[in-house]
Amino acid sequence: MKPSPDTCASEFAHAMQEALTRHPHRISPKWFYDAEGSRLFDAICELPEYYPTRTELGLLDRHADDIARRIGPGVEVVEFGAGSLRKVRLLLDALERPAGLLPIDISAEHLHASAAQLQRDRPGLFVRPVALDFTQDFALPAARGPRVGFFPGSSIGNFEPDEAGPLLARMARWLDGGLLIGVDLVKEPDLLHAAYNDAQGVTARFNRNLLARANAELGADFNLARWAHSAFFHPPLQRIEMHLVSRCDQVVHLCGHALPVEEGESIHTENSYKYTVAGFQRLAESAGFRPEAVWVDSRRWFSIHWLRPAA
Ligand code: AVI
Repeated sequence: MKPSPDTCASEFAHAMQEALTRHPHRISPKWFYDAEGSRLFDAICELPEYYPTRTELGLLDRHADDIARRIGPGVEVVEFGAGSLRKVRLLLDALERPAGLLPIDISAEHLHASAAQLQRDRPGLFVRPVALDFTQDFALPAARGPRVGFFPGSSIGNFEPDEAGPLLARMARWLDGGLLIGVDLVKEPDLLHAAYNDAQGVTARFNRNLLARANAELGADFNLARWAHSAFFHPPLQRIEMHLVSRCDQVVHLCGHALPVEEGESIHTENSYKYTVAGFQRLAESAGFRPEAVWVDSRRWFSIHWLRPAA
């Protein structure tokens, strides 16, 4: 497919070109989430090795009443990176008279399908999906009640610490009600390694889907078989790093550019930071929140924090 000039002027085209021309090669993980990337991420959440989703759902289920009591009645929930909306259902069931749900996601198609399904299941709930990139500046529609953020899945871990602080600080300004946020905890490296190197290869497909997306949307000619999935824990930085490693010397064509890549060079596609409870609370405090409660599972794999904006 020959890309149109418009396509090559897109933000995604710039991000891909920059990723392949700068050394080391690096791109934001937000570009994983086209419709297929969102579908693959939902499949990751079902994998036996990927403990965060199950552990967080277990915590939400077990502590729903306590969480709802702390949040209080009549709030409008704003979910960041809403995806399939599976977790927020547990929260909505427990809340007293929620004023509505404003799910935000970068993947418009997936968001609208999930929101339409939720609206069918709960006709009395006011649901306003908003397809946007919440890492950029944006304006939200007028609030229908105190605004409470819901940011599950440890997506905060996909931001660099110097981005996570400012993002939380912006949330502290938007959310007069508070923020309920899921945070993955530092743990045994073998468990982390397995979670990002599943036996069925779904995470590898999710990682390579970035290249498939560039082929489909930008007319690039990535040969997916020439890129190996690599994910490993980096103990000093307490993060999982994900890369796509070139299996050979090759030249990739993208929007009129011929971009050489050497064997062994990688595109760094994602970081997933893991926190301690105290470490995350320090980050939240420095961003303008007051940590009020935290729920942790018995194995101490995952945490859910309830934060109020500091007065
Ligand atoms: C969305 N995010 C929190 C996931 C994570 O664990 O960092 C994305 C993911 N990448 C590979 N597997 C899951």
